[in-house]
Amino acid sequence: MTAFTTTSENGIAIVTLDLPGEPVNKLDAGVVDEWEQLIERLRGDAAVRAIVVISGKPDNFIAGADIEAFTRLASQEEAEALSRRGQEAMQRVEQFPKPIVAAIHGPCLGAGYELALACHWRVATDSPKTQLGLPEVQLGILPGAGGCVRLPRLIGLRAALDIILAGKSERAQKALRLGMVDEVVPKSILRQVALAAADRLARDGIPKRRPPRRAVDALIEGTPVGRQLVYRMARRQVLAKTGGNYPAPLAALDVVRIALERGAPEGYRAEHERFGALAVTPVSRNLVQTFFATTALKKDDGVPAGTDVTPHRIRRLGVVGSGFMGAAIAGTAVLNAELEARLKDSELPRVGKGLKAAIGILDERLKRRRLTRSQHQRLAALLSGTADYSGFTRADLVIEAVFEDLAVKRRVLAEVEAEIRPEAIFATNTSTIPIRDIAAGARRPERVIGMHFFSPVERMPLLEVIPADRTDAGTIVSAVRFGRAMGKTVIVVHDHPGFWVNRILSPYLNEAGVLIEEGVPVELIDRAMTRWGFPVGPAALLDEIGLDVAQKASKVMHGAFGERLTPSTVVGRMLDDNRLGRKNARGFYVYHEGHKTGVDERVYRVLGVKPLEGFTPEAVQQRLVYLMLNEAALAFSEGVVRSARDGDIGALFGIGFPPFRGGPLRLMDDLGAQQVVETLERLHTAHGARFAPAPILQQMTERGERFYPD
Ligand code: T1G
Repeated sequence: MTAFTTTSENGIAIVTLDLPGEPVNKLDAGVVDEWEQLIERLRGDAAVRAIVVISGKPDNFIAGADIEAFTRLASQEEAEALSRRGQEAMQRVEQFPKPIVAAIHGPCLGAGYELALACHWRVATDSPKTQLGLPEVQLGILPGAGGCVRLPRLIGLRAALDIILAGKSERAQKALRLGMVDEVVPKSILRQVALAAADRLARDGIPKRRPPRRAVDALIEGTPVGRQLVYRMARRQVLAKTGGNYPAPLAALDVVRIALERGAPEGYRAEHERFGALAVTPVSRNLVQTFFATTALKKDDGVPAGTDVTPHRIRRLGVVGSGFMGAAIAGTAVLNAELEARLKDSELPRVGKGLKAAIGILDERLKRRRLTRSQHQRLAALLSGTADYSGFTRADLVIEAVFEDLAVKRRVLAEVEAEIRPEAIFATNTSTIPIRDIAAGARRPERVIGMHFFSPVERMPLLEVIPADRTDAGTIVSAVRFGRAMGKTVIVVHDHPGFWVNRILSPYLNEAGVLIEEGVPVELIDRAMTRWGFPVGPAALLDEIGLDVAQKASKVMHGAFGERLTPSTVVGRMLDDNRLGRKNARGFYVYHEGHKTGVDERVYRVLGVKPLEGFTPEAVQQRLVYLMLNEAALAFSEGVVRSARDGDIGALFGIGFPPFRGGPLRLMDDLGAQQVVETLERLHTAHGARFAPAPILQQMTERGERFYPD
């Protein structure tokens, strides 16, 4: 296996990395060995004055260390050795007697960027495909090949912490501003500019650098007291964001501090020791599994492999219903899929409001420099609106996001079918109504499918695609691929009430209502669940979703699943008091100018309950979590999701189930079916039949089975 090829020009050795048979370059032990042998050869070659490292892949520099290798790590010591090996290799690059220039196009991440950091000059392309960063903490580890030591020295402490602690990557222009790279050029001249830089460095020597930082930064970061302040604030921010559930960013902060305060050798020791300790944790294992699940879903068309399908390419989108969801679907589609989107509603003023909201999504990206002005103008021109179906004959896909009512949705389907071409697809964004019920009267039921987006559409990464019983494979694949083009992670779920995400969420939200009825204070419930790892608690989530929407969904679920999913009385009473949640600034919380402040104490009077003492966060967590786990097991046994992978990704990306726990199905495997059953039986005795363990869990206990068989 030869990953590297070398050519030479004017005494500059051009080393090209192109891992055979791999879509991306990644660094594993074999590649590092080959690299080391190669530069040792070039060290002794008198004709070689400098080296340029460049990728042979069309759109990828180096995606980092081989993450698959982590799944084979058997011990902390083995992981530590992996990091030490990486550090030593980068040391040899940094101390190489001839200049080494990194010519970067495409993702340059993790060990890939750590290699660039060890090089003496970095040239990157201005392509949107080029991103530079250290995403390791997103895998539950830290940069283990010198990144924690070299990046702060290159760009300054706070700028480096901003990247390392969040696992960020930056586009080339921002990376240049930060000092992460030295030059940014069009792809067409990357090689040329890198060669010129290598020649210049070989001739004039490697320039001394100082982090490009403002005077105030230099002042703060230039003094031990100032740096201590930075470390303390960074620690507070990490804890506020992670709730202490993610050890990697705190460990990385420690390593950066040790490297700056005690010197590089101590920094490297701390780096490989902490890397070793983190790489074998369940948190890292779960985050690495999530990485592989999402990359696998990027290629999964939602139908069995080998299915003969003719996908329908979506070039023009129609959206019926220009409310909150419809407008966001149109705006997100234009932004990410860059196609024409036509918004329809019954009256022009509503259409206008929807178009304004859709363009608002583009405005927000312009404001954050994620779009140039010309890109913004070009994309905004793709949006149009109408109060009739004019222009819909050209649509390849029409998504309806109208009122959550079966009759209304059936009427819209009939109207749209009368307009669109036979091969065009009709998708419904219903969140609970079975697709087969909506498709019942369809002329072309094989072209009807559910596409369930989550609010806010432009930010929530998940899309549930729900085929009905007569939807054909071509329609499924088209919807899945379109969802991916919109930047979504797509799972295909079966047409059961509530689909997957709302199915496992309903009992969790119901039980939160029951706890409030029992006198458990709202803030105790929400704090218990954010401490457990959810981004927001159930009461705050109900306010976000909208209590009217939640009530509709809970009625459908109660209708479908009976007593077990009996909704609490809380949501109904809130609605009686005209409390819809954030949308009318009246919910469980007080909203001031759109900002959520504390719990609205008046809700207890509205609900006729007196908040009581004596409840523990653990008791709250157990009741809410185990109801969700049990429902996940039930829905899994009914085949609602195609695999445990899809179920867990759905929970993580749909409702923010804590990624460090891996997802409800992975968590039950970690707890063991027996322990889950025993806990549910205890809760059943204490709180009622809704906690009766799912039969599949009993069976798994008897047979020692897991949701992830491997
Ligand atoms: N290791 C192993 N496989 C990888 C990989 C990696 N680093 N990166 C990508 N792949 C595989 C992926 O599984 C998929 O495989 C294929 O490549 C295409 O990926 C010491 C220890 C680079 C932005 O976290 O973010 O360095 O499914 O579909 O959408 O400090 O992949 O085809 O078999 O995602 O164009 C840090 C991870 C590692 C970056 C490309 N690096 N990768 O996205 O393609 S830790 C990362 C990505 C580290 C050091 C530490 C993305 C990408 P398959 P894809 P894409």
